Amino acid sequence: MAMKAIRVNEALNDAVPLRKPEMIHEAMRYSLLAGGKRVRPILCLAACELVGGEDTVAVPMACAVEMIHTMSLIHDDLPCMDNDDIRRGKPTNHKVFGEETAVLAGDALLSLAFEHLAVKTVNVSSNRVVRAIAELGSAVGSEGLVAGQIVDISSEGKRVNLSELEYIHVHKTAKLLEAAVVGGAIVGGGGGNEVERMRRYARCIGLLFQVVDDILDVTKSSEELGKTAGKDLATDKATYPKLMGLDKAKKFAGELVDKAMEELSYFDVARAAPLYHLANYIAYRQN
Ligand code: GRG
Repeated sequence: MAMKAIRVNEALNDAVPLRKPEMIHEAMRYSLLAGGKRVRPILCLAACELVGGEDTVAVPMACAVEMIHTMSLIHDDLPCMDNDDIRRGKPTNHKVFGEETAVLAGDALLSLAFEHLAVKTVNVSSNRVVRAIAELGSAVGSEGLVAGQIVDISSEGKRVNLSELEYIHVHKTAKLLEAAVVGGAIVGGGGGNEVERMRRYARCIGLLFQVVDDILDVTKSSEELGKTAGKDLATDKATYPKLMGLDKAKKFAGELVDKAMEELSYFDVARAAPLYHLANYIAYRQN
């Protein structure tokens, strides 16, 4: 994972050189190279290898996914959205560059993601590149991330039930993880069944990612505060532990890991090992 993250960081650095107009490229680089776990690009490279591809062919896809993830964070932090001051341990993009530049840096990263995937993917048939582009487009648009965000925003202050919460998480978080994994498998040369198994794996770990996030919110803040109830229980924000209780949320997380592993059991054990570990990493991560 660490080696893959380094390769992705190098490729992202090369993909957005500091050129004119410097202000916009500086703002793009500021958020893109600000750290982050790089879970999505690592998954993309691992999915490519699982189906027998060289992971180099999936590097542009992995970078494209991370560019979109980063732009969604920049826009999510804006005053008109979540109004956050800190992201990845640093002041948010709009705090450093101003709102206008932050909006444009996000727009530019979104556009560059598709250009980069189309132009930089080599040794892959154009049909597969087009399929990967379509996966990414559908994950991002009005039935993907944007759908999750609009439903999240419009449910603010309202009581959210479990199926609404799942809709928000599937769209805000799982869709892009799915595009990363499925895109990696497509450019890696995966067959139809392999790609669809990878899609089911990704849907499980995408939702798992968010359930674990919600659990960490409770357990970490309980530890920090030395209290039994964490911060999310004290706010209006709907979370899995709040809607189903902490124990059931943990059980649900366990079921999602099991389902994800079941999809992997179809593949060669050695090749599937990184994706087993990534599912475990997502399930047992501490941040
Ligand atoms: C995509 C066109 C377009 C617009 C953006 C603002 C918005 C629409 C969507 C918000 C999406 C959002 C912020 C989802 C949360 C996703 C999430 C789980 C973020 C945290 O991911 P980590 O933990 O973060 O992988 P790092 O920093 O490690 O990369």
